[in-house]
Amino acid sequence: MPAHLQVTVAAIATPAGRGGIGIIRLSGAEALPIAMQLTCRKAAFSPRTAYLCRWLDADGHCIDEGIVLYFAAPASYTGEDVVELQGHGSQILLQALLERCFALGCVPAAAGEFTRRAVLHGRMDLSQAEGVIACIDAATQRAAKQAQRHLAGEFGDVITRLMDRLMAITAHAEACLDFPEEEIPPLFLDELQQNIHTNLLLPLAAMLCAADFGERLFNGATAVIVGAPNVGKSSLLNVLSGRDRAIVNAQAGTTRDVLEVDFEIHGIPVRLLDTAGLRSSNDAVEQEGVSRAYAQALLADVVLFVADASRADTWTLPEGLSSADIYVINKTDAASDDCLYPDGFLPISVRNRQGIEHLMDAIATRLGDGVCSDEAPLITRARHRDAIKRGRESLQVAVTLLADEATLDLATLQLRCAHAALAEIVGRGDIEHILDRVFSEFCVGK
Ligand SMILES: Nc1nc2c(ncn2[C@@H]2O[C@H](COP(=O)(O)OP(=O)(O)OP(=O)(O)O)[C@@H](O)[C@H]2O)c(=O)[nH]1
Ligand SMILES: [Mg+2]
Repeated sequence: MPAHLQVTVAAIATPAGRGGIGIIRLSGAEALPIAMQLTCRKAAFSPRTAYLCRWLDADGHCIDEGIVLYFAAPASYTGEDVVELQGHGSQILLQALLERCFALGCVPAAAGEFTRRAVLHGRMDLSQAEGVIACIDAATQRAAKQAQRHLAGEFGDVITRLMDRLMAITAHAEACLDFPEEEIPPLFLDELQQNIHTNLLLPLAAMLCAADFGERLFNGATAVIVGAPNVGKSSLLNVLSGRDRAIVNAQAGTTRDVLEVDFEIHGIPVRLLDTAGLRSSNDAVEQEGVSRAYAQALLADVVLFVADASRADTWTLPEGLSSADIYVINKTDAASDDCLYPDGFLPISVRNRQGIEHLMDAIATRLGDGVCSDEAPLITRARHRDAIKRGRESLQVAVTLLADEATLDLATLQLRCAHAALAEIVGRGDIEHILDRVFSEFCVGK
């Protein structure tokens, strides 16, 4: 067993601040004896039974009282003996109790240490561990549902199935290596190529296709509103976000700074940015605002170009903006009935709340909503995407090499590389180098 797993770790598992309950978690071989010393108890706690106890300091004075819960290895979160001390949610009391645990032999748990131990003891695979952090960090219900799929092992299962198929194909190819060239059945290599294409490359391509959406569900996306002055950009920011965040005024050039507001569209966390109206100006402050607007348009995931239906001079993109993702024409209520908007503009009226739902749909679609079913476990992290891309590249090279019997041995090496890349996702094989990266995102106590 690695040296760091031999120590018993402890940490406060509940967030900092006041709360009804505060929990300290212990994991390791000494968790049970330490809990018994802490409570001056002679008999061991029975697993999975709640005990109301007083926790005592070295002089026998009460630190706090609460529930002791013992989970015996291997049927615990970490796969080791785990004790939870559920006391009052006071940082002073929890800190005193934690110090007492350290005095009795525990060491401080690193960020994500409990989940890391769970992976090392085979209680969950690495993609499930990432599901834990995704559940904690999910900013919307939809993200939380996807995180639960990962936690339940659905994403890991998809990857494992692909790895099993790949293993079978590799075994076939390797079996052929021992045959003289003339004995390889005529269509054998064609069939292998077809098999890789249908059973591996196509599903991997579909997963990569939905990766942008999956990652945005967790990391959020940015949408910026740009357009000429006075077209209703700030009004649109307010109506989309449902907050009276930006100043709206009939005067052109009202907004100077970039304003940000966080909200969600169809369960995708979105940061919406309002910007200064795009025009040339002698006013240095306004000009700075315009420069910032252009800069944001380069960075955003979605650029909304807003025009005014009653003013044709606002309908064309200014020189500094080469394109936009969604073209919106506002104030349709103020335009004459025979007004012909340019093609491709989405008509809205912020004043009459018309077209707003359509615009929301258009933003969500632009962010990848609808590319795949919500029932499928998605790629949600750059780490997954990177491993799948590497796996796919190796498979593509393998398919090319399989065109010729002379390069069959090189093709099998590529198949092995693809397998190793997919194995990184679930954390099989040599994973020590991946663990630090994955668990650095965790909080202490999880
Ligand atoms: N008739 C009509 N007026 C609107 C609509 N949306 C906004 N306005 C009005 O248009 C004016 C400008 O609105 P803002 O939201 O401040 O426009 P803006 O594009 O942010 O303007 P700047 O910050 O100056 O660039 C205000 O008087 C709004 O009430 C609409 O749908 N119909
Ligand atoms: Mg404005």
